[in-house]
Amino acid sequence: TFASPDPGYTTYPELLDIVDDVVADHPGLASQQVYGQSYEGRDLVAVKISDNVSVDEDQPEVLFVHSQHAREHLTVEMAVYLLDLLTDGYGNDPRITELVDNREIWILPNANPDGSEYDMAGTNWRNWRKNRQPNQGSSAVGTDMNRNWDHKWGCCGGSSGNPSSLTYRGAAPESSPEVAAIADFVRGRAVGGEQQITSAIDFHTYSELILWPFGYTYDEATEGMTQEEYDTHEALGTYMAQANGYTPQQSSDLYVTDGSINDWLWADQGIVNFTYEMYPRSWWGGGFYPPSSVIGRETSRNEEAVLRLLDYADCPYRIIGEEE
Ligand code: 0X9
Ligand code: CA
Ligand code: ZN
Repeated sequence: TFASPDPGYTTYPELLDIVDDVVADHPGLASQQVYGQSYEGRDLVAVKISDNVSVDEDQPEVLFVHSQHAREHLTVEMAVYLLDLLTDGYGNDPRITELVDNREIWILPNANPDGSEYDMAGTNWRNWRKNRQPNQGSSAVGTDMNRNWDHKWGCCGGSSGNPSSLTYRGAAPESSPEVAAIADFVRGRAVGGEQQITSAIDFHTYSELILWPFGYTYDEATEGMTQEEYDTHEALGTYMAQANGYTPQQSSDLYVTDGSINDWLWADQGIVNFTYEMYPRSWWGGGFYPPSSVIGRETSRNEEAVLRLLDYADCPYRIIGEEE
């Protein structure tokens, strides 16, 4: 469970330096903005990648969220990989060039920097999951950000009301400043009432899964999810999984969760979206702490799957032959 520090993983200050370098090396293609502050006051950073990056063009937008959960460090490496792939690939790889020309890509490379830094600060890494927000009336620290989203929050036994729980849902929906900042960022991508972000991936570890909403119910078609919409998630999730060898399934098939980002992005914002649970497949592969020697293999493994999502982002329903 606990692991020796592995300097092959990227700390938050190192990540901010990498983002600075990517933006400096690719003006016109990559820009960064601070979309909020963590509980402990760290800047929360979003990177945009597109042609004419300083202009808000009318192009389908795609969102990648990384590291809601502190100990899932491989997801930060996935963000670094995507930053490099989409900028260095531009002008070299025709497929990447076309996608970057015709999409606006948002990468939130670390949604929970307080948690990441806390996890990495120990003599051994601390197996920390939540953010670092204190809880009133309890000595237990932290909210599970992926139970704090404002759709059917706490509805269904898929989170805990106990601050000492690993899946503590927080005092109220969006009570985590990090969740509130991402939710505000996403709401801010609506132009003239229309959400520009069409599709998204929230990166986690581990189990090698591609998951789609809903998490709060085992139902496929239900209130807020037509059969066509469900089929779109299933078809696109399955198509991406054929590229990376992950197992595709509805997120509640793993276990029921309420207040997850998946459910909110779909139900509140109409964004077709997935959770990736990255390497390893099981605890035997290192659980949350695989050695940094796997980073190259396990991030590039997702190149084709991510490009497939970027491709379908103009109209995800295309994958089931629908126009909408
Ligand atoms: O429990 C989670 O938040 C995710 N698994 S993890 O081991 N990375 O903590 C799974 C979330 C899946 N999404 C939904 N069930 N909506
Ligand atoms: Ca553009
Ligand atoms: Zn996670």
